[in-house]
Amino acid sequence: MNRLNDHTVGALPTAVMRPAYDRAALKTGIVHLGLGAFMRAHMAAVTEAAIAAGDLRWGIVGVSLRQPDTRDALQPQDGLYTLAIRDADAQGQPRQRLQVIGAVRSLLVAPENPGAVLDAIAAADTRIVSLTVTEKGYCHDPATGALRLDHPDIVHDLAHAEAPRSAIGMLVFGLQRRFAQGRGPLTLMSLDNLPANGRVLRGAVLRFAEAVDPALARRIAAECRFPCSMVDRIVPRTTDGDRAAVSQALGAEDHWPVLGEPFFDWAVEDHFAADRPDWTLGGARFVADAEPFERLKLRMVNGTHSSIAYLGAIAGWQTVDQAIAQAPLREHIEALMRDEIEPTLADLPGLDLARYRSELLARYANPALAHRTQQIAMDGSQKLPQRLLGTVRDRLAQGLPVPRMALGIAAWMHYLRGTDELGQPYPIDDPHAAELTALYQRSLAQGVTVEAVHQMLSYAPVFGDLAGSAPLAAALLGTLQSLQKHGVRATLDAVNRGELTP
Ligand code: CS2
Repeated sequence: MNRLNDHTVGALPTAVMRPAYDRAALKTGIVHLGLGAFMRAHMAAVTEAAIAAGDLRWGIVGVSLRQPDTRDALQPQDGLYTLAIRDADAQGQPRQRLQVIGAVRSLLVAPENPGAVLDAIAAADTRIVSLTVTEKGYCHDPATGALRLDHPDIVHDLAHAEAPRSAIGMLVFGLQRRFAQGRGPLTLMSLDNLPANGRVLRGAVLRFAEAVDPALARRIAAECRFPCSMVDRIVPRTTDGDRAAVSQALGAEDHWPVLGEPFFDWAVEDHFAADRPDWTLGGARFVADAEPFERLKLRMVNGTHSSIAYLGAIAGWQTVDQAIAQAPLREHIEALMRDEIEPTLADLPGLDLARYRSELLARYANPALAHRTQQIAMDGSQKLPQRLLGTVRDRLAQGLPVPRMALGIAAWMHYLRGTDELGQPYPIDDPHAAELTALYQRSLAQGVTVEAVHQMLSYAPVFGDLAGSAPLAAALLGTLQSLQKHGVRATLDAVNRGELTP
C-alpha cells in the first residue's frame, strides 16, 4: 500500500474529502504548540475550511512539545492526515466519514530544536500562536490559576532562554526574539479545557515575562491578545486498530489519523492582535465573551465526563458508551446535569438546556468512538477544580445540597486506590500521582471516617478553599462508605433513590 502524501492524495477514493487548494502556495500564519489529536480534529479542521475557501495565509506549523512520534509519522506524509468522523447509522451500525486535512504545513519537535520553535514564533508570516498543552501544560496552580515559579520546567526555562521546554517559556522567548527583529505582536490562543483559558495563559505569560524583563512584560500586556475560547469535540486516542481501518478505507497508509465525533463547537472571543482566519466557515463562532460558553461546557460536558470516567474505571466499564448504557449511571448523569449543574448556569440566548442535555447523552452513547474511561480519568488533580468544584462552590454558597456532584468527587478519591472492582490494577496517571496515592493510603485506605475525608479535602492544589467544608465532607462521607463497601452499582442505585443526601 502507498503512503498517504502529496503525491498519492489525488488517487484516494472519491468519497474521501481532500485539499482542493494549492498546498505549495500555503503560507504559515499559525504556530500551534501541542500537536495532539484534539487539535488535529478541531482547530486544524476548522482552519482547513478557511483555507479551502481560498485564504492561503493560514497553514499551521505544528510543534510537538515532547515526543517526535507525530513528526516522524507526518513528515513522510507531507503533513497530511485523515480525520475520521465516526458515529452510528439509523440501524446502530458504526460508520465513518473521512477527510484528509492539509492545513499542517510543517512540523517541529521542540526538544530537538527549541530555537526553531522560537524562530517560528518570530517569523513574519506568523499571526497566531495557539496551544493545546492540556491543563498541566500551563505550569500553574489549578486551584488559584497562578503560574508556579517553582515548577521545574519554569525554573529550567528561566535559566535557558535559548532552549525553553515549557510552552510558557517558548511563548515568552519567542516573543522576545520577535520584538527584537522588529516584528509586530501576536495573538496567543489557548484551546485547553480551562475556565478563562485566555486569562490563565495571559497571567502565566506575563508572570514569566516579568521575571525575564519587565519591559518585555509591559509590551506583551499592551500589544498581544489572549482570546478565551470554549472548544468542544470528543476525540478519543487513536489505536493501532483505528490506523489499520482508516488506511484500509483510504487504500493508502496513514500512520497518524485522528477520530472524532460529528459534534463540533468552538466559541472564541473575537479579540485578535492582527488578522485571523474566518473560522466561521468551519462552524466556529466569534463571541464577545466566552465565559458563559466555557462554564456551560466545562460543567456539563467535562464535569459529567469525569464523573463517568471515575465511576466507569472503578466498575470496570472500559468505554464511555459502555458506561452510559448502564441504566443507573445514565439516570444519575442525567439527573446530575438537570438538578445540580444546570441551576448554576447563566442563561445563554438561544440555548435550550434540556436539548443540550439529551444531545450530550446521545454523544456519550456514540458506539463508534470507544472513548476509554481511563483516558478521561488521567490528570484528575488538574481537571477536578474547573469540572466539578466550581459547581460545588456555587451550590454550597447558596446552601444547596450536592449529593450527585459529591459522587463524582468521591469516585475520584476512591479511584486513587488503583484497582477496579474486577481486581484489575491500573496506574494513576497524574502529575501529582505520588502525593495523591500516598495521601489516599494514609487516609481513606485506613477506613472511611470523617477525619479521613477531611484529610483528602485538605489537599490544597485541588480543593483550595473547600478544605474544611463540613457540608462537602458530609456529602462525601456516606458516598465513599457506600463505594468502598457496596461498589459503584449499588452506590448509584442509592444516590438515585435519594438515600445518600445528607
Ligand atoms: C475529556 C475531554 O479527556 C477528557 O478529559 O473530558 O477531552 C472531552 O472529550 C472534550 O473536552 C470534549 O470536548
